[in-house]
Amino acid sequence: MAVPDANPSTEHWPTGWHVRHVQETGSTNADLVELARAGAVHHSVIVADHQTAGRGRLDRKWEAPPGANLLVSILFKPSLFRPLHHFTHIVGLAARNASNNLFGVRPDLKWPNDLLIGDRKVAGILAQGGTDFVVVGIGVNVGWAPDGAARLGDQARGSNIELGPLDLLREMLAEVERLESLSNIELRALYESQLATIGRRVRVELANGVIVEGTAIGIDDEARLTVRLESGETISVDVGDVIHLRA
Ligand code: BT5
Repeated sequence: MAVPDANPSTEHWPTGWHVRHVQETGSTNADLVELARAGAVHHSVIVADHQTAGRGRLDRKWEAPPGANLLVSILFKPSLFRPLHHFTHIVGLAARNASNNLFGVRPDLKWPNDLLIGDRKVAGILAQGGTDFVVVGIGVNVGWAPDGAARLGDQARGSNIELGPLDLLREMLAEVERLESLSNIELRALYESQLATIGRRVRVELANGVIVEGTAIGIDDEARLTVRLESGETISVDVGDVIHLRA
């Protein structure tokens, strides 16, 4: 499928970012993976007002009405080694910082790929790796959220309530750059220190469907979540859906 042409636009983006803003597409992640394979450069970005086939993990859907939310994918083609999951961390931390800078709302980071306000999801991240690139997509609920989820607009303080998805993206890109200047060790430490999941009681649905409960005590070098079960046994969770339980 052809990636849609960008709107002719006079939008200004930070130097070094190649941002393509489209009105509608299937999925910005699918588009950017296609462009990455065709040679798109580091820091290429696709942002859409609307997605007709927005994707979550495991073939789930990501929903948002036209124009309401931030729907964006960022291409990383790093020249120095970084583990792939670090790019998910960079984008998650950048979205959190940008929300705080613009809206005065600091969502919690939930392992592995969500941002929450209270117990409600306000953003989700989907990373897709290729041989020499990683595409990280994020949907942030700015003006709309489905039932049971949160949006920044509900929490925003002061005059910034009028700001929209593209303002959030501009702020996020600046934050991404700041985070990219950290070493792998610094980034891992920052992510772990900001991860609301650590210290929480969690219920985890493992990839094989088995459900376990315990306390999240850390992440390991591969960014797996370390959970201490009630039996005292410690497990590393690789893929799984995690629910924060009340204390
Ligand atoms: C995610 O998946 O949270 C990753 C979402 C990534 C979306 C971005 S948008 C730009 C880029 N292009 C794409 O096509 N995708 C990325 P997961 O953890 O699987 O969560 C998906 C689940 O969240 C769905 O099954 C719904 O239950 C719920 N959901 C759908 N839309 C939502 C929304 N706007 N806010 C909160 N929850 C939502």
